[in-house]
Amino acid sequence: MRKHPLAQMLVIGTIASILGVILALAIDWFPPQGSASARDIDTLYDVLMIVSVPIFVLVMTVAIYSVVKFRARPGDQSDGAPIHGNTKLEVVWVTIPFLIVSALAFYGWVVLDDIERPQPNTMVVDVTGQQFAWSFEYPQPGGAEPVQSNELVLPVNRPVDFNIQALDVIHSFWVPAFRLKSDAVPGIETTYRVTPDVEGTYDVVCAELCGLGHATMRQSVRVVPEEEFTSWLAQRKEEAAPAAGAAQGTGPDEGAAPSGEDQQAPPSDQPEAGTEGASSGGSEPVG
Ligand SMILES: [Cu+2]
Repeated sequence: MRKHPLAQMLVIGTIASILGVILALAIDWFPPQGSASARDIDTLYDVLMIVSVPIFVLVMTVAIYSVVKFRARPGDQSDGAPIHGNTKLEVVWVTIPFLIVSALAFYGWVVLDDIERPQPNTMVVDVTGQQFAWSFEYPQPGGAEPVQSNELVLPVNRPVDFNIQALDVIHSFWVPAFRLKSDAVPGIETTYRVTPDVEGTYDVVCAELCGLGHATMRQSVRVVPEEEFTSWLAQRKEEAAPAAGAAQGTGPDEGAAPSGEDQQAPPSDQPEAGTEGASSGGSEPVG
């Protein structure tokens, strides 16, 4: 006894959906999680996948099944049955996707709103993108000189507000372990907030093609205990102080540069090669 085609499709589709969801969840898609928002965003991704896989499977099952089951037999020259649509079916296939997409959009909005909510005790870090390196500035209370660094160091469990800007072309400030990314655009300041909550060293990446040296625009962020951060910051201040003192004697231009560039500066040949290439290629402002 043969089953009804719809029943057959339902069985095939259900099995394929379950296998697809298991496979999608079994694959390790994500980099390490370095922030609370990373976990929320990964969960959002998993939910999207759980919803998307059965829809993909449903569409493909009906399509493939129809191609196989209803294909024209050899020598069959007859026309198909004339069909003018099916209102009931159309209402169903518009309403269901509308509800699914609206629910997912609402869920996404809730997660985003949660990530962007202002937190007490937030620290500000100014991020500057420039061909082909990131630099960081820690504003100090009481109008003191901000602390500059080419290395990003953050205290664990302390909310951070990144104020992001670019000096030349469009870059994109991305820490994959935090799951958050924002374009750095000349002339405007963009921002995002995050709370790193797992100690470790993570990549800082430029995610916007910004010239020939773009691929080398990678640094790292160290998430460390609060005390370690405080002593690192104090050390940076001390290192900057003699440089600033020297600047008084030898002129501001010579004194200002080394304070930011003595640590973790990218190999000197890279930025030069890239800058020359980008300007001679005329593609500099593309970003
Ligand atoms: Cu780039």
